[in-house]
Amino acid sequence: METLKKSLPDKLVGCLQCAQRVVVLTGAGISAESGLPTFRGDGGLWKKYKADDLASLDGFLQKPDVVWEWYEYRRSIYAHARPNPGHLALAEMGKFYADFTLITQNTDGLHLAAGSENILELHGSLHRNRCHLCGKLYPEQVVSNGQVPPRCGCGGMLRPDVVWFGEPLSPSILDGALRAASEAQVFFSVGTSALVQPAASLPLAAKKRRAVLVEINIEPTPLSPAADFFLEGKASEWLTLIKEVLQ
Ligand code: BJW
Ligand code: ZN
Repeated sequence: METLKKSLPDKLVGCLQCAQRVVVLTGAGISAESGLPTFRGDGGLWKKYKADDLASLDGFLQKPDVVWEWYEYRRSIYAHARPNPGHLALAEMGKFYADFTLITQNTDGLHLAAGSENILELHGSLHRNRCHLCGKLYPEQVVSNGQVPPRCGCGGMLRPDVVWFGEPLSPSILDGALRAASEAQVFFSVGTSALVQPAASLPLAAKKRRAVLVEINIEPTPLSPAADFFLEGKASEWLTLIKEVLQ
């Protein structure tokens, strides 16, 4: 049987070779190939758990122990995850372009582990905790003294330093992402359902400023009609191909 290899459209290869300012927005799909669950779709976290209960401040204030334990459970899974060829290809792409911004919605830290630089973590990081009252930051592993969740010196409950629904993103990180998007010549949206705001508006902001919009996903999303190139398939396969074209 003949094996059909993926190939990049010539026009896209030309764009990638000429571009100077490139921005990539990633979502849970890029980490799916590291064995981490996505949020939506088959097998997604929000199919099994209620986002309102586990990823909102109200949910945390109602049942802080349940939310803390759920994040501890997630951390136990994430602790074994390693960057996959998609993360590694993005780290290589970052070396090729003088101006390369990696914006991620993921809280798993796998882009950092892959060696990427200039990463904007829009939704925070599971690898940090934060005091709910005074905002003091703590590492992922904290001494609990039997309290669930553990407490800050000020008495406040610790929570993961992530962004839940209804919470604002860090203004400086969001500003950086908006600026990079508005200056991008090529903007990639990779492995995200493009449903969660304000992240979902970044590709459109880039397109409005005439960036070439490239989407990589195993299935179409609400963003797909706006994409100049829709690369259907796994993030790791397309990104490896792109990395090879640039080398
Ligand atoms: C593959 C693949 C493979 C699979 N290869 N692809 C209108 C305007 C503005 C805001 C809103 C609005 N309407 C509603 C809102 C509010 C809300 C929102 O957007 N809700 C929508 C769901 C409707 N947004 C917010 O609340 C945000 N805050 C905010 O707007 O604040 C405003 C404010 C201002 C001032 C004061 C107060 C407030 C915050 C959003 C926070 C999201 N948090 C989470 C949890 C993070 C912590 C944690 O890790 O637990 O972030 S929810 C979850 O969704 C997580 C993700 O980062 C985020 C996005 O999900 P993602 O990455 O797209 O994953 P999936 O699962 O949806 O998609 C995976 C994709 O991969 C799929 O398409 C697959 O096909 C694909 N795929 N394998 C390639 N191998
Ligand atoms: Zn505190």
